Amino acid sequence: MRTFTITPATEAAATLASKAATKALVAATAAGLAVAAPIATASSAQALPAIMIYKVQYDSPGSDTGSNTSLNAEFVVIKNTTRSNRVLTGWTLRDKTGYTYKFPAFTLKAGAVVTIHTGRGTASSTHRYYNRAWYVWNNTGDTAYLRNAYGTTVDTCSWSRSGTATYC
Ligand SMILES: [Ca+2]
Ligand SMILES: [Ca+2]
Repeated sequence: MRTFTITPATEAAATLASKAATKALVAATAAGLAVAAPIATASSAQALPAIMIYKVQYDSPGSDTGSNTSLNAEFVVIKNTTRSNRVLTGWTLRDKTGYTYKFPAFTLKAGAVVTIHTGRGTASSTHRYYNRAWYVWNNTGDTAYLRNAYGTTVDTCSWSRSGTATYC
């Protein structure tokens, strides 16, 4: 005779209170792994960051000379983890100090990424620019905040001094 210990998926999902756990779930979903369906019971469906800060390269490679090339090698990658296009018009990306990039009319396609560079450049569907003359993301530690058009924080990414980039 065999016995089984079964943890209901809903119970497991309910323990995913931390952001890290939630993101791991998103990553698992993105990787095509099977995720139990009933996670949408309570409000967990809304808790999943459909649009997330995927990566921050906060220390531009080489000396931080402030050249436009160097400024643009400092960037934030935002990813649409869903299977539908998402309108980001009016959304903002900002650091602890308050340096803000605001999306004009913009749609991030399903599964796509958009990179927000610190310097100047020609905006496209995949590359956007703060148009700043100096760095935004502190090498010694900082936090990136992504907020929707209503000002609600959708995702954050923090780091401390170690390495030059972080995956959030
Ligand atoms: Ca550097
Ligand atoms: Ca900063």
